Amino acid sequence: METGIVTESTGSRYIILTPDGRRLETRLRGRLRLNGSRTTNPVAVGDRVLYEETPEGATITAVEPRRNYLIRRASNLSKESHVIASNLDRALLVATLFSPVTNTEFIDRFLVTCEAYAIPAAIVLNKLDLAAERPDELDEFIAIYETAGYTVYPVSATEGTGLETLRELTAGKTTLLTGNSGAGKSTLIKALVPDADVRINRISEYHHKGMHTTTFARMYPLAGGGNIIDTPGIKGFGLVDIEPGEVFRYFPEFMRHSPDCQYYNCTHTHEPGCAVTAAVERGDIAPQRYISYIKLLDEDGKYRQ
Ligand SMILES: Nc1nc2c(ncn2[C@@H]2O[C@H](COP(=O)(O)OP(=O)(O)OP(=O)(O)O)[C@@H](O)[C@H]2O)c(=O)[nH]1
Ligand SMILES: [Mg+2]
Ligand SMILES: [Zn+2]
Repeated sequence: METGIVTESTGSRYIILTPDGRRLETRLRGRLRLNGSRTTNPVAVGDRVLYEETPEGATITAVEPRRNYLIRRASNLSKESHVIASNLDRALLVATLFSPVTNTEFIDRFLVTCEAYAIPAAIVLNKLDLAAERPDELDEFIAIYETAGYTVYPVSATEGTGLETLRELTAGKTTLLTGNSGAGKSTLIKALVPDADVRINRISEYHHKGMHTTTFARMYPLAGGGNIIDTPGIKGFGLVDIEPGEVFRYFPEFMRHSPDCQYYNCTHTHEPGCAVTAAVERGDIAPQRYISYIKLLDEDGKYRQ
């Protein structure tokens, strides 16, 4: 039996990269499909899998333990979750200020999940060419996330601005791109891996939204080593298995202030002597981040009922 790496998954078929460099189409052994988990996909892009080739075709027989993975709820109210990809060195959220607007709550849910699942995260702010007309919004966006402790990489995939930094960041590593439909994930990959056969559509003029051009996750090898993973655009980022009392631990800037809260079990909502709300009032924590925190606490309560 040999070990391959899953580079594409369509839900029923998986393309794996074999040790001798072939792209092999495989299916799942039935037992693996029913392993009792509440994930919609037992096998994800990035997984190292054992496979068997027979005259009837190739099958995946086992998935090796994952070094890490990124997961979200499959849809808003779903109890099922979806493993976006596994064995990652970094996850990048591709965000845009306009066309489409990426809302900060979405970004914060992504960041919380990355913290909870111990995946280094950063933000790629794409379509800088469009943002140049509104420098104040650009500066505000960067300030919110840099104050929180994250790096923001402003780029324009179509103009080529800022791509050298992204090349350095991704070289030799396995990097996941996620974000709303139309944010430019596939365009960025095409710019970084020119010979990749990536599908990109013009953004809808009418909706200023993407059209879900990418329908399956796919991993592309980088010329100098490393891989980059394109994923389908998503609308929301539902949290999986995060306790309400833990949520603040996944806001790094809250963790810097919370040791000074008067109560050791402070929830940073209504307590007197809360160092987190004091930091929000002083402007040391961005109000948008605090609002996301409160919404996450609320939503989590609903999810539990
Ligand atoms: N102005 C501008 N347009 C861009 C930029 N990057 C991408 N676009 C356009 O945005 C549209 C959507 O790009 P895609 O790369 O398909 O977006 P995506 O994030 O892969 O979308 P899904 O596959 O649906 O998730 C296309 O029309 C791109 O040409 C940019 O830096 N500036
Ligand atoms: Mg795409
Ligand atoms: Zn507090």
